[in-house]
Amino acid sequence: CTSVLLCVCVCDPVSPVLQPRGGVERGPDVIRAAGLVEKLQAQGCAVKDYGNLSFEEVVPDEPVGRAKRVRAVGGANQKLAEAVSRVKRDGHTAVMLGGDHSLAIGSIHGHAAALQSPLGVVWVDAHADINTPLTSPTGNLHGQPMSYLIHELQSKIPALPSFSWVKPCVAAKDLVYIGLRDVDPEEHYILKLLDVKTFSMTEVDRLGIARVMEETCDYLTAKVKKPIHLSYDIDAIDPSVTPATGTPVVGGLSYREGVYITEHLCQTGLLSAVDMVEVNPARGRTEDEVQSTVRTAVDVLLGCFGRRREGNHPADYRMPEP
Ligand code: HAR
Ligand code: MN
Ligand code: MN
Ligand code: MN
Repeated sequence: CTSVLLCVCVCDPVSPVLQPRGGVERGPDVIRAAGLVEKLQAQGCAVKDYGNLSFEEVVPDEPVGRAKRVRAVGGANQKLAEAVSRVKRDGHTAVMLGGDHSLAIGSIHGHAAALQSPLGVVWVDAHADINTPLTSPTGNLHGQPMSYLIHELQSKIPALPSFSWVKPCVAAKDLVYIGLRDVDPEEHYILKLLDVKTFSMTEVDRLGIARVMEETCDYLTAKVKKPIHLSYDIDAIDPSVTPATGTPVVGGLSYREGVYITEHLCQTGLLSAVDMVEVNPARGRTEDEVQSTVRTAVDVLLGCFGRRREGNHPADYRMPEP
């Protein structure tokens, strides 16, 4: 398999207050330090690490209505979108390491722009991240990325500085959520209004993760086999396993369910880009908490690129002859 690793950081709008220094922007480096690149290579992937994108600081960046850090996040995502487009046009699978989930704006936008064909999005998260700037209770952009991308919501999105480049590129019917358990009332209204396919933790409990994944892929590929963008928020997994994240919510996916999702998506052959976001080493209370979170993020990514728990071997392996 050929994969390309694009490591980025978009500043978490929460970070100055809740995640002071050494926050979610350190996610990519701790994931690298855990050996992601070497482990992908060991399982046969050709990996190119593009390094961290760097962004200019935007000062001042006063809130627009309630929305925080609009200019910084808008500008950073424009740069990210261009980088992802380039990677996709070169024919690679793109991996975006966050950073917070606002990076999905640029990541999905750039992916869709390069393909020039519809995209399926699998959003694995405790949260729906589909608040508009006007429904958001917090003003945090990492709670809003899907709202900017969905065609059907465009009439509800106000013009924002540094966001004029963002054009909707995902149909509501091409989006599936897995792992939801902390959805704002306004978001719940939007999900019902647009009839978005959701597998909350209730459905994971009822159906089991194997059936959830079968139904997810059947749903997304019912008419045409579209390339899949997986946007994976580490807070989808239970905080007992991945505590080092900004907004942990009890009652999440087990490690095994979290990894199963990627094993299943990998074998569809349709996985075209992956975001791994919200890993925040500063939010672990101990080194063990940080390591458990980071190792899980790495295993999730390895699952996207062919790692199987039954074991793997290279196609050209030959047993030694005596
Ligand atoms: N729904 C809340 C908001 O809009 C919280 C969402 C932010 N948390 C995340 N996103 N980590 O997945 O602010
Ligand atoms: Mn965040
Ligand atoms: Mn999220
Ligand atoms: Mn989340």
